[in-house]
Amino acid sequence: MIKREQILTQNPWLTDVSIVESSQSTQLDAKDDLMDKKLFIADMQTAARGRFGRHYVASKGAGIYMSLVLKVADDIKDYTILTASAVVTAIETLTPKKPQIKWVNDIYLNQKKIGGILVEHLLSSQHIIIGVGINFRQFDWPIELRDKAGALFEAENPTITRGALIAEIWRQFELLRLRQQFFEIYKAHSFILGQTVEFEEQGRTIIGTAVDLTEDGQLIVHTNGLVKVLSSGEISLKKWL
Ligand code: BT5
Repeated sequence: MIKREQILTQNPWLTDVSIVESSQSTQLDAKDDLMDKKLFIADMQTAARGRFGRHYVASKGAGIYMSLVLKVADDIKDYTILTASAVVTAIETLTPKKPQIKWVNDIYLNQKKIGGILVEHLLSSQHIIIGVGINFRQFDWPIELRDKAGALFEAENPTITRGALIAEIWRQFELLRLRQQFFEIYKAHSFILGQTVEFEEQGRTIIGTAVDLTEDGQLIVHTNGLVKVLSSGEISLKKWL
């Protein structure tokens, strides 16, 4: 089981940690509470979501499913960039693995998606909810995800606990937030820069080369002699190679 004390001891900046066996979605648990800097964790979720309302598979005991409430009081431009940087830094601190980031919110390892981040802004307040899902150990994926999804520990027994990784992710999150030095980490782990990408814009498929990122998380793509600035809130990449 994930230990609450371990997470709080390493993260004195958190106000509380709630751990439950099952939740519809920790995003909803966080939204119902809204205590600043409180972390919600569940061992499984029955209605987990990704971006654009997409379904996220969150099976019992196989992953890390958590959401943080944050009252935004700093000038960080993009919390997805910060959180993704904290996740890859935490994995690299605790294991020899080399995770990567697929713009804008996906965590990859060995060409498979092992996690995702969902940042939601509440219109009615200054709060944001930062959701993180990580496939920790191997799992029997639904057929449509078999080629795409992987886990941090695929064929081997985990060398760390989920609790240790959770504690390290939020420790890194707070360090990077205070230092505001995470953009370089994000860029260094971003594997689509320099690659050909395919996306859809107003029903048309467009192909171009991803050349750079802006600090607020937009992707700069060159296509047919044009420079396009893609906003992650509107566009998902369909393909990259
Ligand atoms: C994400 O969305 O990847 C963000 C996922 C955030 C999940 C966390 S868990 C805690 C908190 N509570 C929630 O309800 N959500 C957050 P997106 O980039 O939209 O990716 C969704 C797509 O990834 C799906 O359409 C599938 O193709 C694929 N997918 C679904 N489950 C997956 C999994 N467990 N591992 C890898 N890929 C998955």
